[in-house]
Amino acid sequence: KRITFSGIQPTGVPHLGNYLGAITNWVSLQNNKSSELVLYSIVDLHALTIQKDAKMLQKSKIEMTIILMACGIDPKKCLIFEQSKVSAHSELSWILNCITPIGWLSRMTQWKTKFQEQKNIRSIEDIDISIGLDLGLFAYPVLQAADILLYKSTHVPVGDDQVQHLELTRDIAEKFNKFYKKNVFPLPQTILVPAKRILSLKDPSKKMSKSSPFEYSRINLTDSPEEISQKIKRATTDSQKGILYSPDTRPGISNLITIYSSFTGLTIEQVVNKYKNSDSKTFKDSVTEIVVQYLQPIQKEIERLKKEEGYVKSVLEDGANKANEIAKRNLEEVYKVIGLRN
Ligand code: AQP
Repeated sequence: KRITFSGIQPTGVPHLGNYLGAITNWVSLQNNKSSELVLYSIVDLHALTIQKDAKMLQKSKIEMTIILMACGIDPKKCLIFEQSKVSAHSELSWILNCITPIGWLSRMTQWKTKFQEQKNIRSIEDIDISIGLDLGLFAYPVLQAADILLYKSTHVPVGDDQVQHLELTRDIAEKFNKFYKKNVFPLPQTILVPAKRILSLKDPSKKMSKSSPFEYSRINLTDSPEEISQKIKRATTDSQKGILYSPDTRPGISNLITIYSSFTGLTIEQVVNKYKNSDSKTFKDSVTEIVVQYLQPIQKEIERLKKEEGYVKSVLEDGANKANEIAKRNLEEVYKVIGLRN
């Protein structure tokens, strides 16, 4: 039985990283005939670790659903729902908290990067958790494990930044199964796409991120052609001649090559061959052209769906009802296994 689960936080407008690293994969997986169940969640409980503005959260949720649907997520093929509408996520998370050693969580790198950004800390080595690390930000990988395991998911499409959390999920599942001597949870597989990680346009040592305070570091799926052009023009590259793919020595230009290759379907080699003698300005103009062209139909569909808010809300409601049915059943099994509610 193949069950696919993934989530995205309503912390702002999705960017090219979310799109190329996760959403494109979501679209192709919903069409996979061998998948019995496909669930995509707007993980609003996770968003609370970063975004605490109630109005913004409310707005982002609908916006995110509209954008996902405009990108090709089809409610006839999968369930789209808000995480907080299925309370079993929080309940299972608590149960898993009780078997997750703090040491496992301290090894995770995502909360460190996010905390570092929140507090403007220069280097990860300088992190001091006593200066206001919220428990939620530290423990969110356990909630993520609960999201996945709640549906007994077998396949999880995510970007490269989440690979470590998927390993943790498998460790937690294995520990639970062993401790309670019952194979309740399958060990879920990570599904990555070739464009695993899209980097920040401003600082290519970091990933492109919704919550970065620097608007110029990312291209949002709703950006106008002018905004896209300005952002790509200002993207950090180096002063070396020619276009060459070398993520370690030329991360900025290599990131643009990855973006160009992903949107055209050309391989990295084909892109490099095409532009090897060009200067970075010419190449940046071509990247802009491709991105603008690619996003145009998606943006048109976003505009159309914005006028159908009632329908979008009904999609979320239907998704939550169906997700709740499955979640309640599986959670009941977990409660029985651990000796509660018997
Ligand atoms: N830069 C990226 N390249 C490739 N994949 C990415 N993902 C995120 N950034 C990149 C993938 O997008 C999915 C949804 O991400 P998320 O909303 O759950 O949160 P995130 O991973 O923390 O992404 P952001 O954009 O950085 O959000 P904020 O800033 O709100 O935390 C995931 O599958 C992720 O791997």
